[in-house]
Amino acid sequence: MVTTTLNTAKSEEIFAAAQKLMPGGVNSPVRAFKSVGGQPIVFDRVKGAYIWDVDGNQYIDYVGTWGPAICGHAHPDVLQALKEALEKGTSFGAPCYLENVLAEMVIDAVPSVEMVRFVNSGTEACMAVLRLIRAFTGRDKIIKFEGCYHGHADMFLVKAGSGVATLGLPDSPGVPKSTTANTLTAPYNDLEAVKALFAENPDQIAGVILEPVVGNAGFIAPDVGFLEGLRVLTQENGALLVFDEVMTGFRIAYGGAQEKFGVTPDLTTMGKVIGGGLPVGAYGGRRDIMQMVAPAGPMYQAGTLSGNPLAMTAGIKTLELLQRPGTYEQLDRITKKLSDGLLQIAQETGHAACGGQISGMFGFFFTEGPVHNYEDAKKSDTAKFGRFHRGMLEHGVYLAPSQFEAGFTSLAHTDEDIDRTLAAAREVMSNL
Ligand code: KE4
Repeated sequence: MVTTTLNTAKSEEIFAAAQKLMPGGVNSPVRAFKSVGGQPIVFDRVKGAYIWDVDGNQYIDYVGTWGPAICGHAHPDVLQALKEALEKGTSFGAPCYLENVLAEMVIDAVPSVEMVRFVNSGTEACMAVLRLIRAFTGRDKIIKFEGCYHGHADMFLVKAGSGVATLGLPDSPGVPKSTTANTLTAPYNDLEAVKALFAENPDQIAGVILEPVVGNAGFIAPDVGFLEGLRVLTQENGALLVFDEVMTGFRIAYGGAQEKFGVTPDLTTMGKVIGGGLPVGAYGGRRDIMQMVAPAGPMYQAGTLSGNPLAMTAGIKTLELLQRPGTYEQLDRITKKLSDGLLQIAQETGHAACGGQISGMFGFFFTEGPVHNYEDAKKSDTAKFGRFHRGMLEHGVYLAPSQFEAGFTSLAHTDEDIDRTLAAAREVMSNL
């Protein structure tokens, strides 16, 4: 049991009760701190770069509700826009103008997106895009990469990342073998492995789906040429290329990783940031493909709360804030300062570590590295990461409670927050 000097009495009480009400006491596994150990923190409120738990402890937050809080939690402009939208009701279940507005913003921003469909989560977006590529190509097989996570739909729970990696559940029970029989996997950054899969499955692969920058096996950047290579391989084999930008969308750049790296997929999934903290997912891409989606075409997909006015409002306001000049330069500067600082401190305190950042997304591993794929990531010292996580909590810094997650900064994080974080890291790493 990890000891703590933190007063977490109320968190313990509430979490104990939660465990009787909800499996593991949570509504998403990673929140249960299983891989880092110690008492999960029950939040009370968030603002800007900070969170407060039910015991009144304040933390600098580098999870940002897993990405949506890129402008800082509870941004006043977003809250004001939501207050005004609330006056008109919470859900219509019918077309509303706000859907046009957010759709136009997404289409204008993301190079691959000519047409978009909103859903309620990244999982839904990835499920739908999978059905769409199969419908469009008439093929059943897909390629995903070890350690990448595309939500919890059955066909993706094969060597997945995020909570699946954290809980060591490469293949979840309840997923029929028949469902994953068509899911082929390859190591991330391994073009030869992908080429071989295409050769072994001629004319059978509907598409390749990946995180263009991995955030669910820890932070893993694409090797030079990897994304470009996938673009060529999919075109050569009549398969579609899908970027799962649920995490990277509007974070790596306003136009996502596809803008940053100059590689345009056929389809893109999105979520998190485009909902500004309310439940939203989306998939979009080439018009000729999207026209297959009902009711324009035969591929069925639907959702009661899809495009609801509150989520659209939060997304619109968030993207408006992100369009301000200097946004991504600021995110990159502040996150580079954090990432470089953490790695330097690890070196100075004698811990093997590697990692990096791109814009407002970062990660590090307690291993010599380099980390090019999930196998490399699994060599890292996850027990040490758990002790580091707890130590940082005690110093008022909340990091993602798993080695196999990425970290997120926001426009609300200041230089002073980074300096405080690095001072805490030096203290903790000196005593790890
Ligand atoms: P959601 O269904 O959780 O909205 O999105 C699934 C998803 C799809 N694709 C990517 C690249 C993702 O990162 C995610 C969700 N990310 C995790 C964090 N690693 C959500 C946190 C959680 O599961 O509690």
